[in-house]
Amino acid sequence: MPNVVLIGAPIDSGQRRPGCLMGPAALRVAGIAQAIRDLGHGLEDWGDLALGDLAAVACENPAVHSLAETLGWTEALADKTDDALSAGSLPIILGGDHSLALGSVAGAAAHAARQGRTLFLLWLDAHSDFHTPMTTTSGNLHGTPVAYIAGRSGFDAFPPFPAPIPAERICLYGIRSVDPAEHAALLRHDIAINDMRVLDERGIVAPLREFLETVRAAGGMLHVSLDVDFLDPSIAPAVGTTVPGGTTFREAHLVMELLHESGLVTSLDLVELNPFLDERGRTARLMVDLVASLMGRKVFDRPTRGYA
Ligand code: Z70
Ligand code: MN
Ligand code: MN
Ligand code: MN
Repeated sequence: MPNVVLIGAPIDSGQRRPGCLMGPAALRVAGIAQAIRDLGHGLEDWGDLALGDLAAVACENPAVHSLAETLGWTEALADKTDDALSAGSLPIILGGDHSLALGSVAGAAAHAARQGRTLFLLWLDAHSDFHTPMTTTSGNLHGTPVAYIAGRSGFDAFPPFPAPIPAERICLYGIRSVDPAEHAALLRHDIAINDMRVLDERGIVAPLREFLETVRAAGGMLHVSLDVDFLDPSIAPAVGTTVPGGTTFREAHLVMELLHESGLVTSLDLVELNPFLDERGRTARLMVDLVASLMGRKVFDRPTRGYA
């Protein structure tokens, strides 16, 4: 069982609604460290990352805001995520808005490249986050990490993404909000788009099992990026952009249980939790429970894999 490293990423700069910077504290208050230790894993909490001096950077798209901060966080998080993986641990990034994945996945990709391993990406989100800094109309850079990871151009202010992940190794799951520019770009890429139309028809299990099989066959590493809005807002209200029609409590736990069973997850982001919008901590607690399922908590521990 891998040692877990918690990396706090108190990041608000990828969007405009303040509060996500309290996410790491809320996840700790909700008991994330103890929940993971209770499952028998070793755990180190590396505390919250700090932002260093900001570089002077500019973007041609005037809508883009907080570019220098986002770049600073990206570099800091790439370094720490790589450090945790190099120490043989499973890093869990406590966000912070989804712009943190610009850094966490870059760190995982740099590590995988050095090891000669293949990195896959599972994006659990209502949104495709496939804008570039050139196409975003909101200017919110939390809508851009998948494009950066896939190696799209338009990220001139950022370090070149180390070993971009080819489209066939990226799986979007739970998608139900895609902007026109993202939609057009996704049509030109061969990314697996498991939107709610697909999940309603095929169920939550089959498409995930298929993806996990491709990861396993390649002997790959798997980064999972879990956005709170993957969940339906009725069970997870602590999020800035609520999109109806998200996954249920039971579907989300099943996803986590399948991920645990696969044994393939090598790094994890927990993003977009805005504790200021929560109801008596319920979203923070739900996120911790989902992590516990991913780390091996079961209702009933069957001796055989799965339920067959
Ligand atoms: C929209 C944009 C987004 C998360 C909102 C929304 C992006 N596509 N991502 N919440 N997690 O502003 O680019
Ligand atoms: Mn380092
Ligand atoms: Mn997102
Ligand atoms: Mn989202």
